[in-house]
Amino acid sequence: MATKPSKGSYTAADITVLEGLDPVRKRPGMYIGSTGTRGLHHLVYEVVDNSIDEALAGYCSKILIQLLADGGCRVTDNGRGIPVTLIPGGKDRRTAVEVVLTTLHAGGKFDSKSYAVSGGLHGVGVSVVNALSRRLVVEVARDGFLWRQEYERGRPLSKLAKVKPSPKRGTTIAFWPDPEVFEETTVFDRRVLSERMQEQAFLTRGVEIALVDERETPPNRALFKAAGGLADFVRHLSQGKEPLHQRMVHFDASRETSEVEVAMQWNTGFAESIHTFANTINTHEGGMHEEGFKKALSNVMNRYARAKALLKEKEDNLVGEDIREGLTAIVAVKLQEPQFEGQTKTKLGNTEMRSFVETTVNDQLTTWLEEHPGEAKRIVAKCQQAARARLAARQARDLTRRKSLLESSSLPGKLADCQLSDPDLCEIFIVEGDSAGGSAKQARERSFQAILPIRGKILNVEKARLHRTLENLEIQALISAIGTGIGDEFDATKSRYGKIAILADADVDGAHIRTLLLTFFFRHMQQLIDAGKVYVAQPPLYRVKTEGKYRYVHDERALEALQAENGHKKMDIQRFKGLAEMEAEQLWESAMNPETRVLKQVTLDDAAAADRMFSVLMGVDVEARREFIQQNAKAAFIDA
Ligand code: 0RA
Repeated sequence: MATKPSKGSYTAADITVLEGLDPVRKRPGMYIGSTGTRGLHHLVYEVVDNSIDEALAGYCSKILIQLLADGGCRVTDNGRGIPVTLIPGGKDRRTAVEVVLTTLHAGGKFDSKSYAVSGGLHGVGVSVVNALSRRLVVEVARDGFLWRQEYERGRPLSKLAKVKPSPKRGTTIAFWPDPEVFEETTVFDRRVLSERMQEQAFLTRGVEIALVDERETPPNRALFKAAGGLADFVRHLSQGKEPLHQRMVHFDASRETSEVEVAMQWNTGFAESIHTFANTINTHEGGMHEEGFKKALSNVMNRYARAKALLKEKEDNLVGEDIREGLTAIVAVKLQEPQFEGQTKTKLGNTEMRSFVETTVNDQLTTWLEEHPGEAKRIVAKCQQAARARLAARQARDLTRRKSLLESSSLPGKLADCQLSDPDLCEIFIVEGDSAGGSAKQARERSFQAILPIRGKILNVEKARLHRTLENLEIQALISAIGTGIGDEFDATKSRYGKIAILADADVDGAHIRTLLLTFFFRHMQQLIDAGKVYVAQPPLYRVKTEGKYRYVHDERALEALQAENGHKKMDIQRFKGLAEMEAEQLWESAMNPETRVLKQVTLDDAAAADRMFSVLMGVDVEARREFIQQNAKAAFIDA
């Protein structure tokens, strides 16, 4: 970023501004994670988080997000409004508005007493949004007037101005992401924002969040409001599942400066869906609150089952995974100074939260079970079924382990492994069908690429317990080829490959197989997704010949673009029917050669949304599935 003024109206104050936000423009990734679409959407979250903070503090009930026709985003709340007074100290006195928008980490919390709790995605504040926007306009209604100030790339164009008298209160921040920073794209994806806003509404009971997409005519409007708070969230996640009990377990507790709220419900399925939050931030990696919750849950259920003689004296205790089978739960805590740790800074480190959540769940869940004996009995019975299945699975696994010892090599016969052994250098392609597998084996670079052909559709793990999953031959091959083990033995560090790529046809069947495989990875090897090791390879749809040169085209949009680019020139377009009919060289060029292929990383921006997607898409409820597919007909569900 230039340190020389480009305009004459440059003052001393602006220099500190430039210097203050300079690191943000130098290394945006450090502040918002990336400058891709994820980072772009983080800008919106960062601004909305400030309004949510106002709501948490009890001063704001409505938030409006407008995606403007000119590509900007405007967030309006009816909170107290950022203070417009001058901040004492320093020779260049500035308004609080200006400090909030130009000082790193100032967020809205320069007076930490003004908030009981606070979110802020990375706690970096709106100044980061300001630094990364080519233009930003802030408007504050408070103290009887409307105030306004405009910025360019973090630099104020003038002082905060009093525009006109206004009886209202609130803050409006409109910003236009800087294409110099977000080189890939500055176009917001409404679906991504909707998921997040839906979640925020569940987590901040009563707050009304409107998302209006003005890039369409007429504008597309969505309203998120959850009067039932976390209970609504659990119902939303359980859509398509069959509840084991109608009445929701839902309680909360608070002490001095922290709060905990829990909602939970068991269903007849097998997946464990526990999602935890701290100050409305999704703590994907768990942490102290999750530990406390799981520990108390195990204690309470075992104590109850013993007290009611549902579990006999000589029987073993139920283990955590028995109890959590088919459980959908949200644990949300609010606290003053959250410490976020872990690889992706989504693990709550505050130790005091462990005992707080544990004590709360111990007390309140025990009470709930006592007050709902019918439900409690059904839940315990379900846990016991899970325990029996777990023991059966262990036996089955011991059997396969012994068998593989006898066979001396545990790698599946149809795996064509690569020659190198350093996992970071190696990749495996999971290819649908034997004939496509054959082409891929010929096409690959055998030093670092392995091929595992799988036949037909693998088992839908969403509908099966672990031991049935393990009986499936295709899944066995998958697990032993990858090398991580599964279930309580799963160890992500043992992955034999740095990249695991799913390569299926570009048609409906291929999409189904891809979804089945992704369901497996999501439910049983999620850490590989978190570690960024799972990919979807895109086979080409067309081969196009123009002026003697061949090109592979991976989607309809790209074909249209190519046609537009070529205008009247002659194009020879060949459509591929499937991987199996491609020659090895074509397959190499278009899907496997690291230089020319299209490989999309599977990421989990929003684990709760992905969880719901998989259970609805792959679960038991056909009607829910139909509805979901209709609503999301054009939506790709992986952020790639
Ligand atoms: C600092 C202090 C106060 C509120 C805010 C910042 C504030 C910031 C944002 C950002 C978006 N919306 C916002 N709303 C409020 C407390 C003000 C007071 O005590 O009156």
